[in-house]
Parts: sequence; C-alpha cells; structure tokens
Amino acid sequence: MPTRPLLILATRNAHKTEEIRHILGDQFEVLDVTSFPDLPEIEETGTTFLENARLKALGISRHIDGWVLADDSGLEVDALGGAPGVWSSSFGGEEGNHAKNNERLMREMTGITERSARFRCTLVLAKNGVEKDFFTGTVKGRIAESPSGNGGFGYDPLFIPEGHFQTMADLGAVIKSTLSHRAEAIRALVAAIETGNWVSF
Ligand code: ITT
Repeated sequence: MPTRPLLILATRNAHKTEEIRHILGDQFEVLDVTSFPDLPEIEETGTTFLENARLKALGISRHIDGWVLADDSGLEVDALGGAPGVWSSSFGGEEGNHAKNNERLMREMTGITERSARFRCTLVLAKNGVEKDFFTGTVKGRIAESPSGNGGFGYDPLFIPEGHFQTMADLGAVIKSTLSHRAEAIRALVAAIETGNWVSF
C-alpha cells in the first residue's frame, strides 16, 4: 500500500482525533500533537472559533514540517445569547471538565423552553506557519431536558440534532460522523483537496 499523506492535528483532545480519523477514513495518516512531545502548548486567546483555530494551526505548524489541521469548536445556545461558544471547554469552571460543563448547562437551562442550539466547528489548515485555508461546519439542534447516552464527548449527552429524537451521545459514533459540525467541515476540506490543485500532500 502506498504511503498515505500525513495530517497532523493541532489538538490534545483525543475525541476530536478519533472522530476526524473516522470521518476521513484511511485516505490520510492522522496523528495529533500528543505524538510530538516537544511541541508547545498554544494559548487560545481568540474570541472567535476562527481566531482560535488559527492560533493553534499556525502556532503548531511553525514547529513541525507537514500539513497541520486545527479544530476549534463549541456549542452555541440561543437562550444563553450564544454561550458557551468559544468558551465551551471551560464553561463549568475547569478546562476540559465535560461533567462540570454539562452540569452548568443544565442549571442555566432550567425552566427555559426555547432550547435551540448549534455546534460549530472551524478547521484551519496550515503549513510552516502559513495558513492555507479554513473550513466550517454547523449542526443545528436543541438542548435536551436531561443528559442521555455514552457516545461522543463534551455536550453530546445534552444535544439533540435536528430531525432526531435522541441525543448525539445516544446516536453514537457512526451517525455522529455523518451529521456533525466536524463532519461537515472535514467534508469541505476533502472537497477542497480533491478539486483544488493547491495542496500537494
Ligand atoms: P484542543 O483545543 O486541544 O483541540 P479542546 O477540547 O480544548 O481541545 P476547543 O477549545 O475547540 O477544544 O473546545 C471545544 C469544546 O467544545 C469541547 O471541549 C466541548 O466542550 C465542545 N465540543 C466541541 N465539539 C464537540 C462535539 O463534537 N461534541 C460535544 N462537545 C463538543
């Protein structure tokens, strides 16, 4: 089998890595920054998904050869004015603590009937400190009354995608990889690679 092109994900979130691997199938070798111990931690000081995805993609690609892809993503809840948004991973007060994030979301949504929400994902592709392009994806849905399901990560037990009656965590990895914000953004990336002549992997 010929060597597959390598895509380095500027993430330390193993769930994102697993999902992107799953969505891409076997056309790329996908590694994340945990395979390269000397890479720096990138501070996410932006106020938009695009700013943070750029910080991660450019920050990592300055230190490693090859194509680097960053994913910045989060949940926007209309009744909360778009929160937690770019601050999704620390909404509960502790970075990356999904249980606390979900507890706070449940608390803030108590008694609220307008429960529309969406997940957004922005991907930035970069090489040697230069941005090549960016891609976005969205999945609309609503916040469940109570958590359900073991699949996925983060807010998946509380998010019911439009057209479904179960949470993303109930629907599981195979369905999530067809309808998620991340899947839509990755499909846009793949389409750009297949139709364009700008990425020489
Ligand atoms: P990296 O910055 O290392 O990539 P991270 O988890 O901190 O990892 P973000 O800053 O992009 O990534 O924050 C994303 C947060 O948004 C994530 O921690 C979840 O709380 C939420 N989120 C994003 N995508 C999600 C998904 O598919 N399902 C559930 N929650 C998701």
